[in-house]
Amino acid sequence: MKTQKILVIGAGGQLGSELVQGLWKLYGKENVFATDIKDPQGILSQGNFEILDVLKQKHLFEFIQKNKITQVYHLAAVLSATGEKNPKFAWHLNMDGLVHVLDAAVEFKLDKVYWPSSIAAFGPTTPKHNTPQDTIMDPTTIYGITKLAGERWCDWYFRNKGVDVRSLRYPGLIGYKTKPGGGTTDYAVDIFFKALTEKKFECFLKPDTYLPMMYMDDAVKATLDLMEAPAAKVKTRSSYNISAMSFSPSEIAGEIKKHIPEFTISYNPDFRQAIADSWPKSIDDSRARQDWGWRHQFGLAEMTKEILKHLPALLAQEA
Ligand code: AKB
Repeated sequence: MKTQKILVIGAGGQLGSELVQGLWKLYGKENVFATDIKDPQGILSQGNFEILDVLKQKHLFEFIQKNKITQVYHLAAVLSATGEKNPKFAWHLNMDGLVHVLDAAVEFKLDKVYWPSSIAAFGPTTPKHNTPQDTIMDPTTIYGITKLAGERWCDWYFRNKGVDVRSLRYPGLIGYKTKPGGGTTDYAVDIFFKALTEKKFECFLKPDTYLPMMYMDDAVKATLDLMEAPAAKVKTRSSYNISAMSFSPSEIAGEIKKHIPEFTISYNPDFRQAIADSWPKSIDDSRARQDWGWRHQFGLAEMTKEILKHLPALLAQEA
């Protein structure tokens, strides 16, 4: 069997830095190349790291060729809230970056490509509860538009060019090791930091705004399970629905209060409320469960306990 050489683009982000550690365990540190447009923070500097901008196609192709890359995880993207502020750049990075990677997959006959989609690919007239795999998709954010278009590109490269590209529609991802940047679901990460440091949190969404969410360990597991599945089991080549839990700001605040009774939350909704209102409240991921055996492990209570157990030590290190 040939040695797999894995390139992770956008490795410094919230998902990337944790996914890289999962890939180290599977493939060995020496075979994983983490890249981003900024110097690595924390743990990533313990493995191979290089600066790489996916928009510089020539550099991307040279990097893949030089390092004999066989798989690419392309995670670099502008998220929903930031995308609304700079829509042209969001389109440029999210679309051209993906097409560069898919073209590289054809040029260098890569074994596999991973690209994340999102619940943002759905829109206001999508069924909100138990959103099916195949349904109306009418995203209203530029980020969501790039995710829907990206899904179609992935499917097109699979059907027309034979690229083994795989994708998941992530819900809001919640971890504590790296902070997210520019998303609408980010409140569910910030709330833990503020609960521990200030015992209070002002939320930019209304108390009853339900959104699908997932703990980072489950997101890493889902990604690696999908990428390790035999190709024949991966029947959806646009992107799979996956889900773990759904909750509202008032519910997560209530869960945190069980551990930190003095914690309080207040609400000051901004433009992100309209984005959240356009997304599903819960997701039907039965196709992923059937096709390649997806199972989540963390619900709201388990996740909250886990984060509040580990985050204080991390905050103490930073202080
Ligand atoms: C965002 O809020 O923009 C992302 C997402 C749901 O894709 N976390």
